[in-house]
Parts: sequence; structure tokens; C-alpha cells
Amino acid sequence: MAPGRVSFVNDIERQNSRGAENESGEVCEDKGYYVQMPDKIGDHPEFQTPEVRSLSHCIRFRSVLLTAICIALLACLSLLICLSQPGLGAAKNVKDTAWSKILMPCTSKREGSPSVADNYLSRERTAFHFQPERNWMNDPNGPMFYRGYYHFFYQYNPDAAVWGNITWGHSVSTDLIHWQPLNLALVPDHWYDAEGVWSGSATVFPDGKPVILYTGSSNESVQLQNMAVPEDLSDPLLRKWVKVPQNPMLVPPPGIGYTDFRDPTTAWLESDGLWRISIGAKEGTTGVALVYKSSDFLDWSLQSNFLHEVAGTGMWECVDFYPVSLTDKNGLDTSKVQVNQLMKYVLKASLDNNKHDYYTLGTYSTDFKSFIPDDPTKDIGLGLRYDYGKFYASKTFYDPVQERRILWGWVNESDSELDDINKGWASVQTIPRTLVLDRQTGSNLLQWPIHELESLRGEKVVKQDLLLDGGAMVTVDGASGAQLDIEVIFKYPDVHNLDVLPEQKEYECSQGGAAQRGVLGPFGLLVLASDNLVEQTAVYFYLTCRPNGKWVTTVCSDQSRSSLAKGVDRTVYGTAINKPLTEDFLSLRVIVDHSIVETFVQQGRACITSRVYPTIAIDRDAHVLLFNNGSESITMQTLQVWQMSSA
Ligand code: DQQ
Repeated sequence: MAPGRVSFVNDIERQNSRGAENESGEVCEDKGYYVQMPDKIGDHPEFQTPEVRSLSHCIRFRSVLLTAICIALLACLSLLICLSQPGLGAAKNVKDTAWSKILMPCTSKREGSPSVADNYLSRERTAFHFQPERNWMNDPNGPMFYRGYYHFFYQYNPDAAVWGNITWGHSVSTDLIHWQPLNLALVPDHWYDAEGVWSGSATVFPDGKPVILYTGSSNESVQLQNMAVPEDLSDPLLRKWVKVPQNPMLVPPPGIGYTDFRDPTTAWLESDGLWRISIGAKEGTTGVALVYKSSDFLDWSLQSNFLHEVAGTGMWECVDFYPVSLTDKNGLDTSKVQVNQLMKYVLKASLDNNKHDYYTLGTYSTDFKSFIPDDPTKDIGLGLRYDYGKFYASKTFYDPVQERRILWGWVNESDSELDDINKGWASVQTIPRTLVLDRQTGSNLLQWPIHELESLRGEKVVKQDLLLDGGAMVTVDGASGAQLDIEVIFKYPDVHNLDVLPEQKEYECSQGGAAQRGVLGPFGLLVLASDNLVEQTAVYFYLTCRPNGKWVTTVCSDQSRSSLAKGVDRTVYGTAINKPLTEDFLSLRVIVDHSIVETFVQQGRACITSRVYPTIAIDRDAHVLLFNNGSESITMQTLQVWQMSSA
């Protein structure tokens, strides 16, 4: 079927120039995020008239009162039911229970605070991404597997939807998709962590016992490394953690600032029988990864050389260090690598300066105990990022059950702090991603949503072999929704047989985003698109050719038209991708979950995560379209769109 030819750019520009115009031609006023409710019944205008004392109003007042009492009683009852759920009260064998179903009335992921129930902000909560029921969350901490359960900890403010009073929240899961919240694992209750229990990692000893190392911000805001162990190893949920009397275990070493020493990695055991950990720091403006070693996990000594350093990159937060196999798809446990094993090491640092997570591939010198990047021009801060959108402070762990390495990343909000306070929550975590070396290129990682996510896939729409002429835009019928998993494959265009000369320039996604017309691109998907397209998030490719004849494929995620709301970030994210000549396709997997659009490009070679806040492209009013805004035709080979259930 040939798609209709429509004037894409003109339509969008016209719609944008009219501002927030709806289908009927009305200009939508900004009515604020809340429907204004009177504070108390007596404030209602009706109750301020002289008739307020009349019998009829008295009766109405009483019935209102009675209704209020009933609601309060019902609320108490549901609270009691909630408290009797595993992890919140009585200890049940959660393994035998369908948590998602049981906990839904109490912890429904989509439930906003009642005051915002009718407002679009209440529709921004995600349905299958990890997020606590309320308040602020940031870095993923200490993911691990213990006695049948995946444990996930996270930086959490139990009191508000903004950063502060940082504790470790704790949840458990058997599939990394459905989570049961537990009580806080670690709270600031000692002088050495009085200003916050900051990020850290879990290590599982060879005998199966887990331990946590974390940074405490002390009562004088000095960053100190501390240890906590489970109180009861027979509890598979590890609900109680005890801080060891030896704390603080490590203080900032000479030359390192008191506030530049944080986020211990998972420890790894080397063939000399010593444990090693790395801690992020900076020396002047040089970002560094320190290494400490220990034989007993209590007494740690600083290694004289750094694991790695890169001048000008500033403070390294949340360092991560692990091996990836050169030969097979399995993940590797850092403590169990064999001499002569065919592998590379990955070093990741989260740069405090620009809030991006950079990784680099290289070797680990067992003589010098230091990391040597394969390509110094692609070192930390210069080369590859895990994700080119909103993504920070990530952490991996080795899953011994399915022998895979899994990555979690913190996805902050990109609306205003006031919106976060009004929503009552802030931040989500990415869908956990498996990480393997890209054996096709040998020079980057591949990231892919864990296969367990597919258990949420429901109704499916498939389209095949569609020629998208220049300017085409095709609505994907039956694919509307705000909870979607989309996979699309385009045929790589015949670049040597073009009607028009390609552009010989570098392409920046921010140069007009999806509305800019080129030769080969932009083409891709619109998601969370309103009927009139005034709201839409575009994920697309754009191909250019350098003067030396080398083709460059760029992928972008354009949130500049994602929302009519004020005060939201409108950056167009993007990156050039490494596409070997042998690959004759371009693919996208786009996971849409209300306010997050997580994109995996070319089977995970690059990722872009956007936070978007549609105000009218909500639920079934959010549509999916294929578009080609370039002048040359593009062939869409296969499109699959699944509706996703809530976790
Ligand atoms: N967040 C933690 C720090 C870490 C930073 C504090 C990274 O430990 O360096 O919440 O986001």
C-alpha cells in the first residue's frame, strides 16, 4: 500500500505556530496542573451564602460529613489490608504469591495522589518501569541475586519528591519486572552517614553471603566508605541490614578532597587471593578510579596507582568495572574470570561535570592492576556512552542464574521540580538491560531489555513492506496507547543510486529535529502522538555523507514537541551510530511507558532514553505513526507493536 503524501513539515510548523491548539481550533489555555479544590467544605462558595444555615443545607452538610467518615473508614481498611501484605507487615512466603495482583490495590503504579487524579500529571507515572510508590529516587544501588530473589536497592528520599535525606530503598523480585517493596534497608543513623547513605554496591562472597559497601556522607559532610551485612542470612528477602562496628572502613586518602571520594564498586577477587574495589574520585580536574585491596574485606589498603584516570573529566561517580566475553553471549562474573579467558574489560564512570555515563573497552593489566583502554580517543568522557538521553549513575551486576550481566540506569525527570512535588514522585529506573560485547564491531557493547519484559506483551499489530515516499506519514492503526513495545526495521537505503545528492555535512539532531527535511531522513516513528500531532515524540534516522564518501547514520530522539506543558526539557537527543557496511537494515526498538521513551538502536548498539510529559497524547489518545520527512523514499520492512500490560 502506498502511503499518502502529506506536507509533514508544513503541518507541524503551522500547528506549532498556533500554539496549543486543539482539534476544534480552540487555543488551549494553561489552566495549571491542578483542578483547584476548596480546602475545606466551609470554603465552598455554596457554604458562604446566607442559605448556609437553612435546614436543607444542614442536611447536605451532614451527608457530606457522613460520606467523609465512610471514605475515611474505607481508607483505614485498605491501609490495614496493605499492611498485611508481605514486606509491609506480616512475613508471607512471597515466592508463592502473585505479588503484582495482590499488591495492586495498595501499590498501583498508575495511582497518582488523589488531588492530581484528573490532571495529566497523574498519567505520567510509569506502568512497568521500576519506581517507588512515592517520593524521590536516584541511583541504582547494590543489585544482586540471593536465595531465589533479585534484590534492588536505590537512593531514596522517604520524605519528599526532591533529593535529600538519602537512604537505601529496597525491593525484591523473582523476574526483575514485578517488584515487591520492602522496608528501607539503610538509613542515616550514625555519625559516619548522618548526612546520607549514598551510593554503593553489593558483593556476594564465594560462600553465598552478601555484603554491602556504601558511601556515608558524615555529620561533617566527609565522604567515608562503610559496610553493612544482613542481620539474618536465613531471610531470603534480607530485610534487615546491620552496619559493622569497624565503620568507617575508609576515609579520603591524601590528595583527595573530603567530598570527592565515593561510590565503591562491587568487589572482585583476583588470583592472588585479594579482594579489590574501586572508588571514584578526582585529583584537581582529573577524574580517577582508586583501587583498594584486602584479604579479609575489613582491612583495606590503597594501591599506589589508579585503576584509570582521564584528565579534564572531573569527579568520577559510580565507577563500574567488569569483564565481557569475546566469544559467547554469557555474562562474566568479575571474580571468576580465568587466566587467558578471551575477554575485554569495561570501565564505566558517571561524570559529575555533565551527568553522562561513559564507558570504554580495554584490557586489565594484572601486573600493574590498571586498566588500559583499547582506543585512547574513545576513553571515558571522550567516546561511548551507555545512553545518549536521560540516563545516569548506572550499575551492573552479574546474574548467576541466567549467567548474564545486567545494567540498571537512573532516569531522572525532565520536568520542573514543582511538577515533581505535585506528582509526589520523581525518577524511574530503565528497564534492566543485558550487556554483551558487540561481536560484529568488537568496539562497543550491545544493550537489550531483559527477555522477561516480553511477558508483559499483549495484543500485537504487524505491518510489512511499506514504501514511505518523501513526506509520508502513516498512522499505525490499532497501535494507539501509552504502554507499548515497538520493533521496526527499515531497509538501508540504496545510497549509491540516489535521485538527489546527499548532504555532505555533519548532522546534529538539534538542527530542527524531526521537522528538518533532508534527503535520506529524518525517517522513523512518532510515538505518543496526539490526533492533531501537536504532541509527538519522534525517534528517527538521518543519513549524511561526508566529503570523503563515508556515510554517517545518526539516530535522534526528538522531545521538542512531546508536550504542550510549560517548563519541560525539549532537547533533541542523538548520536551517530556505528553501522558496519554488511548490515543492510536500520532497526529501532522503542519502549513507551507513559512518560518514558526508551530506544534501542541497531539491536542495542546505541540507546537513547527520553522523558516526555504529554498532556493530550495520553493512553488511547496516544498514537503511533511511521514517517519519512526526507525527499528520498524509504522502505519499512517490518513493524511490530505490542500493547504492554502493567507490571
Ligand atoms: N548520587 C549519590 C552519590 C553519587 C551520586 C548521592 C550520583 O553517592 O555519587 O545520592 O548520582
